[in-house]
Amino acid sequence: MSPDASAPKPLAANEVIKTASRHLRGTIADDLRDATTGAISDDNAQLTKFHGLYLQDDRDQRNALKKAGKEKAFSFMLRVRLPGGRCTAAQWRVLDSLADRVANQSLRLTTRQTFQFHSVLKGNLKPLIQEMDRVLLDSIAACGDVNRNVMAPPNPERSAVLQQVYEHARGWSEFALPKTRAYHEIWLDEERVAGGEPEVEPMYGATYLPRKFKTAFAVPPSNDVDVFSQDLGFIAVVEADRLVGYNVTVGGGLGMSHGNTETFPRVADVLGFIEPQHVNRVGEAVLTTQRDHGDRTNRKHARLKYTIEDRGIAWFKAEVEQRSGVRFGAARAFAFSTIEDAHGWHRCADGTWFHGLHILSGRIRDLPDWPMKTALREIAEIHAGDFRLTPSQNLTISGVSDAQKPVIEGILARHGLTKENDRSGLRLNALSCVALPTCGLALAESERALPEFLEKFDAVFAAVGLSREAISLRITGCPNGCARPYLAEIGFVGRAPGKYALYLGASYEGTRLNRLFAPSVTLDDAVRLLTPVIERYARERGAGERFGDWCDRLVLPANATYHSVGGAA
Ligand code: SRM
Ligand code: SF4
Repeated sequence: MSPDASAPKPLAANEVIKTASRHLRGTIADDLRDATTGAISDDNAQLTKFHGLYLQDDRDQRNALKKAGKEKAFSFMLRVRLPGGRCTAAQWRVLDSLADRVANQSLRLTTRQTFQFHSVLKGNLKPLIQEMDRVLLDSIAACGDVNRNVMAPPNPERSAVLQQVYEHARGWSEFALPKTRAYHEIWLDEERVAGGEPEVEPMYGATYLPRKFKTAFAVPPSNDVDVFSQDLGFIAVVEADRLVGYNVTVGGGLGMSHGNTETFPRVADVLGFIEPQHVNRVGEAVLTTQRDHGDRTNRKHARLKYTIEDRGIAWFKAEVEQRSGVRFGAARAFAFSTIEDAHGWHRCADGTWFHGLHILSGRIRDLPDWPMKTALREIAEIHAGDFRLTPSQNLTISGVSDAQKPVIEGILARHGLTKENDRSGLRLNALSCVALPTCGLALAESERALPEFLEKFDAVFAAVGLSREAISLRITGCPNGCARPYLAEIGFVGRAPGKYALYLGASYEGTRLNRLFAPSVTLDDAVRLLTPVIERYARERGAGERFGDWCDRLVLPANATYHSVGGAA
């Protein structure tokens, strides 16, 4: 008998797991007590994501362990929740010390302005979370089908408007947190009140969202947060140095799968203008519309971008207005011109200083000739200001007084970390995702390959006198898009070991996606293919014309789109 096409499709497996989980508890606590394995069950591994934890294994060791008939080298990745990427010096000291004691002696700054610990053994998870809790840090909702870490400009300039935007971002992050006490009970040993009020999730309900949900706040002219890649975005509208409201964007998202043309990256639509006091109300309406109408049968079709593609932006806007009781005004004019972080020392509006440090792939660790981690710990020991993580995996030492500036300069100099201005524009704008050996989804190297990619392309740009040109190059180990490669002027997306799809032509300021240039190339192929393109760009570009705009105009065939990558798989 042929299946009935009109019958409702079955729910995705994760929906069943969430429903049965008693608000994200599952049997995680039992699995933590099981010392016979370094892992937890598959169902619990889905639930720990909501607590900011991923079960992983060391992929470098997989084959050897399999041959030896041994269990995989299991460990966990923990992602901190850090709205707007701000961290005090005291928090830094604790995170730094935890990295040495329970992780892999490194801290990883992410593309959403937070920290990740890698290689944490199961038995170390509770001590890690409890020590973080003592300095008011948590990992709640850092992963999972909920509103993730909320991004906002790091505001090293310490301006009043940027501070207000940060407060809105932090407020929305708190407002949209799950209300379950599961995290506190499992990791912080909070006692459950017997016979107390039944627990409810007023905004999420028992099954949370169909999929992850991401929010960012942007302040033009900088689009450092890549607002068009977010499910929900708030673009600040500033008039006469006053924040008058936000243009709201919805339906951005980058993940796709090779060979599946139903999946694609998408830039967000602008819904319209709202006043600042309506941020949470409108955010809640966007989130609950997606909760109720997102696709819970197919996780590859479950992000807000597909709900909007399927139902149309007019329907979505009407639904959000009706739920929130807020009518959108006409979008106000805005223009983005950059995504780049400030590097080196700068004087701030409040008279303090900040120092922008470039951190390749956001990886903070000590190398023999580059003791970044030690230097930052020494700074955290004396720093009276704070640290700000940027959406480009960089770090700002912020709020530095005139008196402390030479002390911090001295520490940086003593450890040889004063070479910011020697870096090429390509290097300063490069991003890579983590990929191997920890990411279970990686098809190719990314973080470990970036230095070689930069070395080769730095040479090509230097040969035509463009070393100082700010050009965005981003690389990921698979098409999920964690380093936002589809918004890079040069994007590499892993397909297989040593092989990448090459994309060109996004706008530097993150408003236009790039397009497929070559479906599967090695690094050497890419250098060979791009060298003549870069040489032509150096000779023929218009005044001030960016590399991405030039490629979009002249190099890419008119029919080069994302969707063609599926067919080329
Ligand atoms: Fe991501 C899954 C790392 C930002 C899209 N991402 C993963 C996982 C957890 C792999 C997994 O599911 O097993 C990766 C962990 C690797 C590891 O070993 O650490 C991972 N994503 C990262 C980070 C650490 C990349 C980095 O090098 O900085 C970023 C952490 C952000 C954070 O602090 O929260 C990170 N991921 C992103 C972004 C960029 C962004 O959010 O601005 C995207 C694209 C935007 C988007 O979501 O559309 C992104 N990650 C994905 C996807 C594809 C989602 C989709 O809609 O298809 C997955 C896979 C999934 O969800 O099934 C994924
Ligand atoms: Fe892993 Fe792919 Fe994300 Fe890279 S882009 S961290 S390989 S999921």
